[in-house]
Amino acid sequence: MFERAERGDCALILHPVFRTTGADVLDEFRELALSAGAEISGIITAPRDKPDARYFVGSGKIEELAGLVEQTGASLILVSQSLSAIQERNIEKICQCRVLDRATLILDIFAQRAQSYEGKLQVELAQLRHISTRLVRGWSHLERQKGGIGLRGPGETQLETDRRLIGTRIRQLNARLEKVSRQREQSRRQRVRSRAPLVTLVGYTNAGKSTLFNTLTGSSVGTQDRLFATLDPTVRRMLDMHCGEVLAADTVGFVSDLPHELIAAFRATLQEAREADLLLHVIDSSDPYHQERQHDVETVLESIGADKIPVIRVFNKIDRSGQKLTLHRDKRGRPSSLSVSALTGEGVVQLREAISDMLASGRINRWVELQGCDARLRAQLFELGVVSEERIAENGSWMLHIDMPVETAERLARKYPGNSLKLEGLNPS
Ligand SMILES: Nc1nc2c(ncn2[C@@H]2O[C@H](COP(=O)(O)OP(=O)(O)OP(=O)(O)O)[C@@H](O)[C@H]2O)c(=O)[nH]1
Ligand SMILES: [Mg+2]
Repeated sequence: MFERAERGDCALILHPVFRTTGADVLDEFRELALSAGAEISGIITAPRDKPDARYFVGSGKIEELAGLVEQTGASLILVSQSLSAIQERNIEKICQCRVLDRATLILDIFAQRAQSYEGKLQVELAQLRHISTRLVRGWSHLERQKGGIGLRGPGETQLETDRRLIGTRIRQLNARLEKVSRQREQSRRQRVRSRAPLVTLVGYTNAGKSTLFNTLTGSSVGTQDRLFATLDPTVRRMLDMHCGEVLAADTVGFVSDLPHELIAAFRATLQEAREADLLLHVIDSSDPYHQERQHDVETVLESIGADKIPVIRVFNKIDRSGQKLTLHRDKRGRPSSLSVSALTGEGVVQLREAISDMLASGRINRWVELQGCDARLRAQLFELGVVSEERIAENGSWMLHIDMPVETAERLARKYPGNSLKLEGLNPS
């Protein structure tokens, strides 16, 4: 048995290093620990060829760690890799100190930050899913502890209960989330009906998404120099757009090896990314690891099915990185990447133009003619809210004025092969 310190989680970091482990992993993990509110009182690195089944690292390192716990009075050990439940428990036993791995730490940060009803439900769901995979004998020694990193939210009380109770709660949360997501769906439909295109900002945590969002929309959503400052998506109208009304959405940041429970739980929130007409992938150009991180974000986008949406890469923080103002175009002449400083506003005019360019090239806004055999397609177009006017032509066919992203039209064309939706412009007779 061991007691937890009353306040301030004084933590030691255990950092196992493999040959493939990048130098950024420890830096980022330290950031994560600080973002969770921990005070770091020591770091032990442990070079390894492969993980040890019992402790992940060698028993010598664990002895060393136990000594340091005693010496520093640390109340928490943070491990920069993913541990199995057994490894976690074994280290806890030897060091007489609570042990958290990377996934649990990230879940805890989310639990601290969640503000909205939906966000809280999503985090609780992710935590319960995580816990339910780690119910092993030996948790009882943690029962008396209260609060602190990794124990906020449902963690501790649920640990004492059995899988059945957790299962019930998970079903309850799923049902509530479904209800919230139906409401979200309604507002999305309204948005589609108003036909204002949606531009969603995505990117690695701390890249400057919220700062750029504020600059583009004149809002003041919270921005902070810490990881996962934003959890809840916000949608606002963009200012100074000459191509009509455009909406922008700020979203939760990504991080490498995001626990999959979190991706699953935040699926509804990430919907804002999946249903965007255009993504702005915000990249911190002053971050030495931005290339790897850019790649990680693209992997997540792919996994949530948002990789087919047109994207502009926005290299942010050029005031810090010293990068020059640049704009690149793809083979079709559409803007593919540019550099800005969300803080000083440099490059933002160009970004607005690029967004207008991109939205104009990616939309179908014209009359189409549908025959009697297209009744289902017609119903679907109305369902999507993309029809602004309908007339009956002299030959009896339907003339519909539609406004929708090219991608939607392509999707419909695949879904209704052989339809008479002609993509050439038509004028109503
Ligand atoms: N120097 C500089 N700092 C910036 C710029 N844009 C954002 N920042 C700073 O970077 C930090 C993170 O900015 P946020 O806008 O909160 O980043 P975010 O991507 O929304 O982060 P999460 O919501 O945590 O994922 C803040 O301290 C900002 O002030 C920029 O163009 N230049
Ligand atoms: Mg943010």
